[in-house]
Amino acid sequence: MRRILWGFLVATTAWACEATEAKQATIDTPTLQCAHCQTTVQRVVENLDGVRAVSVDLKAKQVRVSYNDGATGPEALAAAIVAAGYDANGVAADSTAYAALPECCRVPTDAHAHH
Ligand SMILES: [Cu+2]
Repeated sequence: MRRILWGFLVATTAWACEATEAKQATIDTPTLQCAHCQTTVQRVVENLDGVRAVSVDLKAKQVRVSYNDGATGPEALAAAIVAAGYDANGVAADSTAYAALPECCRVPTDAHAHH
């Protein structure tokens, strides 16, 4: 009985892997400032459902994501980055999350900005 159950699990897992196709998304994150931002965004995105791999490019200010097609998409990925306090694909960062970021992770001009 145990062996039958195990065989069933292996078969369904293999099927699931073949059914999902990896897709790539590049998300513009112009407000990334430092290595700390890089780590924060990396962790947020890699913990999302359907994400296979994440690479945060601090110089290009872009996040490249490999994900399972159908499990997530560029909009959900960008929304998670926005919720973490960073601009993503033209959507402004969540202001509460942004205010909670360490000073080094905020946009330099904000220190002298008058809103
Ligand atoms: Cu930072």
